[in-house]
Order: sequence, then structure tokens, then C-alpha cells
Amino acid sequence: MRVVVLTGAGISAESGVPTFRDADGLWEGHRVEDVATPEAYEAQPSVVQAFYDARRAALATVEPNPAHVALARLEAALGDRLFLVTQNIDDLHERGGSRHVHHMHGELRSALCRGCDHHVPWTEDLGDFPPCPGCGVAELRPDVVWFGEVPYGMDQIQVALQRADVFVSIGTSGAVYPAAGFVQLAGRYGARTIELNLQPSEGTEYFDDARHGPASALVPAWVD
Ligand code: BV8
Repeated sequence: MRVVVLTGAGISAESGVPTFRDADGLWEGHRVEDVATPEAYEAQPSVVQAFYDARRAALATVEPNPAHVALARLEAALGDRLFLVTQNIDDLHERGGSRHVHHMHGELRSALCRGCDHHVPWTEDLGDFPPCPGCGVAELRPDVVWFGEVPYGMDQIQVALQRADVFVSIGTSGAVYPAAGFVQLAGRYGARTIELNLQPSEGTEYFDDARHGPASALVPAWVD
């Protein structure tokens, strides 16, 4: 059996990572256009860099929760028959034990060269706007997919959705595309589709089955 799991901010909420669109969400106090677009970075690089520096620093204060750990158990059981794709840019899936994680919106712990597209692990000593070790010229930006930019690994994701027997969406509002459209693609290719979320998402009607509650309870129950 081949399984595709898509996760969003909701899977990390109980670890203490703020979500985006819940009442106390990350983007409260920030307009998305002010922090998560290339235009915002061009206009105010320091504001955008500070937004991601703060979120990167916060990673040290949070731990994976039982939902992340359950998905690592699922990977141990299914091996390469599990395709885990996340919209999240935190490292909690990896710290929860998952070894193959597709970060379609990038990662806080990575930097991207604006000149040669070189991906660089983000270490604390990088400081602000360091030169790229690849080309030595352009400055490094957060390795994050902003609105209007192409998510990473779309070809691999498309193939995984075509081959999936089961598609499970965990902790996402279904507000952002192309991730929000994966359930319809998977269903069209014949997969059984399941939503595990605190409340019905914007696309809940596209799912064959929907269970609502906290991910730390729903995901281990579903995995085990
Ligand atoms: C693209 C950056 C083309 C990283 C993010 C006009 C111009 C250009 C594009 C567009 C346009 N109009 C529309 C688009 C498409 C656009 C889009 O979707 N816009 C929306 C606003 C309509 N998308 C794009 O631009 C994408 N690129 O389309 O390129 C293309 C496409 C395909 C192939 C080739 C080319 C790029 C999208 C990526 C944008 N970057 N973030 C960062 O700062 O983190 S998006 C941002 O939203 C995050 O990445 C986040 O992951 C994502 C989705 O949010 P969620 O994860 O779902 O979080 P949210 O808070 O919304 O919901 C949390 C859920 O959890 C809730 O349902 C809640 O109930 C639940 N929950 C809470 N607690 C718990 C819980 N569940 C379980 N347990 C709990 N305890």
C-alpha cells in the first residue's frame, strides 16, 4: 500500500509552533504580503529576514509531539511506500524521527543564494546577508517558498499522488495552493482520502473521511 501524507502548521501547533490562520496565528500582526513574498523581501529585506530569524530561533524552544513521532513509526513500517510532504518549514518531522521529508515550502534551517540557487545549511554564525559559499557573490536569503514562487519538488509530489492508495492531510487549513489541491488530484487518481484536522478545512468536502481533533491524538490513533 502506498501512502502520501501532507502536513501543515497544525501538526506542529501542539509543539508550540504558531499556525498561520488561527486566532493567535503567526501572521497576526503581519500582513502576509509584508513578509512572505519576494516583493516584500526586495522592499524590506531586514524585516523579512528578522521574521524568519525569529521563527528559526524559536525552533530551539519546541519539541516534536506524538503526531510527528507516529509518522516516523509509519515511515519505519512502510519504508519508501510512504511519501511525506510538508508545507512546514520547521524541523520537527526530522527531530521526530522521519528520515525522508519533502519540504515543499522550504526550510528555516536552509539558506538560498539569490545568484546561483545554491542551498546552504543555515548555521547561527551565518549572520545577516552573508555571501554565498557557492558563487561568493550574491547574498543568501531564507530558503523559503514565498507566494508567487514555485514550490519545491512538484514533479515528485505529482508522481507520488498518482501512485497513492491513501492520501492523508494533517493539520492544514487548505488555504494555500498547490498543496490545497492535492486531495482532489489524489482522489481523481483513485486514492482514499482522509483529513485529520482540528476542524473542517476549506477543502473538507473533497475528503472520503474526515476526523477532527488534535493531531497528537488523531495521528497516533490512525497510524497504530
Ligand atoms: C504557486 C512561506 C505556481 C513559508 C507560504 C496570485 C499570484 C500568484 C500565486 C497565486 C495567486 N493567487 C493564488 C495563488 C496561489 C498561491 C496561493 O495559494 N494563495 C492563496 C493565499 C490563495 N500559492 C502560491 O503562490 C504558491 N506558488 O502557486 O506557484 C505554481 C504552482 C504549482 C506548480 C508550479 C507553479 C506558493 C505557496 C507557498 C507560500 N508560502 N509560506 C512560511 O513563511 O512558512 S504559505 C503558508 O501557508 C505556510 O507555508 C503554510 O504551510 C501554508 C498553509 O498554511 P497551513 O499550514 O494550512 O496553516 P494554517 O494556519 O493555514 O492552518 C492550520 C490548520 O491546522 C488549521 O486548519 C487548524 O484548524 C489546524 N490545527 C490547529 N491546531 C491543530 C490543528 N490541527 C490538528 N491539531 C492541532 N493541534
